[in-house]
Amino acid sequence: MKMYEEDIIAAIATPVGDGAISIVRVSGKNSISLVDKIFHSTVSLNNSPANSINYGKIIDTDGTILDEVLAAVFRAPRSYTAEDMVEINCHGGWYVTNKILELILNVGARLAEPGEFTKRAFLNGRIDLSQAEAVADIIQSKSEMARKSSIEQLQGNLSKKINEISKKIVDLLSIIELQLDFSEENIVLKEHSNLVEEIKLISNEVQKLINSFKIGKFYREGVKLIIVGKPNSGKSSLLNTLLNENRAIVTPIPGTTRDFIEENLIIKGALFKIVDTAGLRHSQDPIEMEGIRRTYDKIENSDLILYIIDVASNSFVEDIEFIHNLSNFHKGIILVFNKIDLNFNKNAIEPFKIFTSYPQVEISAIKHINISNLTDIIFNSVFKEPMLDSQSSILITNERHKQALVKSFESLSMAESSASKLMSGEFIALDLRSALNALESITGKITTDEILNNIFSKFCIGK
Ligand SMILES: Nc1nc2c(ncn2[C@@H]2O[C@H](COP(=O)(O)OP(=O)(O)O)[C@@H](O)[C@H]2O)c(=O)[nH]1
Ligand SMILES: [Mg+2]
Repeated sequence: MKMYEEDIIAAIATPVGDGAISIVRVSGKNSISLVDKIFHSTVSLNNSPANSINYGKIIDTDGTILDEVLAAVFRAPRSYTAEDMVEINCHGGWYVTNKILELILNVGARLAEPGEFTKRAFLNGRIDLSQAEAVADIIQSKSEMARKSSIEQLQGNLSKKINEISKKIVDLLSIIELQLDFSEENIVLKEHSNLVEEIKLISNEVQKLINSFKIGKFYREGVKLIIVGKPNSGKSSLLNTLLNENRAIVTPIPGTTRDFIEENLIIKGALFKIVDTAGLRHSQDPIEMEGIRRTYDKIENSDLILYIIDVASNSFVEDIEFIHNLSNFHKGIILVFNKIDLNFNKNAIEPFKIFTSYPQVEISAIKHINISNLTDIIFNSVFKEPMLDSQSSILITNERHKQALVKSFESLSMAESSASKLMSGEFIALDLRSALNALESITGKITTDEILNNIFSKFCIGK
């Protein structure tokens, strides 16, 4: 924290390009008087109250007027960074915004690193690390669910839960340590069996959080859905129909290959990343075999499989064989019977009844029959209702948090086993301590430069 005291940072906080306004942010002790040197108005920024917006002109060192602006003044600790801050709202042109930034740098600020404003908010203790990460997640969120889970994390719900669990470990530790201090006098403060139970309760809570990552990841990153089936079963038609009804407002995924079409779809506020494939078939042709191998790679990487069956087909032998193969991937599979607008033999699709664990739905991609039924099934097979009902349950959405929880769980298990083997309190305390450290790395109570750099380098400049 010390190193920042005299250091003033500045950056453009808005995207590059023409717009109505752009914002140049300046933060640090003395940042207000620094901006005051180039800001001309009837009042000086130095004398303006906290949280005020001031109209004035930015004047270059040679006296030329660069722009008319509004300067918002924030005073520590009530600002984004918890430091004195000025946000200059200038006209939103690339050139003029950069001129103002350049001038601010010339009079003594330095260019902020990516995420440095948020990093300062963290270092100054206004938010903890998981909240800082939530800021980046909100900016990057591409669905209602992603936004919702990030804002909850920003509000500190996860931190609260982590602190609760940490406190329980601290309480146990203090009892054990007290016991160690008094061990000469043979005072037994806590029975070992009791200790085992209490560690178990804590590790159950940690385990619950770890389990929530399975769904939490879907909230934050979306669900990878793959459409497979024999050629001509209507996979691409179904993708188009789904897109017409539910297209997501997100930028296309870069790196889309020629072989696979990838599109984003929003179903009930959740992001689904859909991959259309060329189709499964038996082939001796090396190029086609390679294509099919890649399809299987994509399946391996997906979260949910839609298997499309053409009900008007004259044989289902291959379909049944492919579905059997797919079941080895241990993913959710939905069997979609397509083209029900055509005449088809209901009895012919009876054999699919053997797949009792896979939801089955009859649709017509072209005639838009039963599509909303299909999207309901897709949604429900990932986001099981009980999960969503439990309002209070905290979801882990971030891989870093999950890793830390797993580490904590492992240490708790070791502490539990030491306690059940009636080993010395010193051993138990050691493991409890590392369980605690792992938890505190989530909120950043314990952290390293490496972790911080890793997190904040992923932010944009100006945030
Ligand atoms: N009658 C009917 N034809 C369909 C339906 N869905 C797809 N088709 C037709 O089946 C053919 C193959 O469709 P396509 O989507 O390209 O299949 P893909 O190879 O699995 O991607 C096309 O001629 C589509 O018009 C449907 O629901 N009903
Ligand atoms: Mg196709």
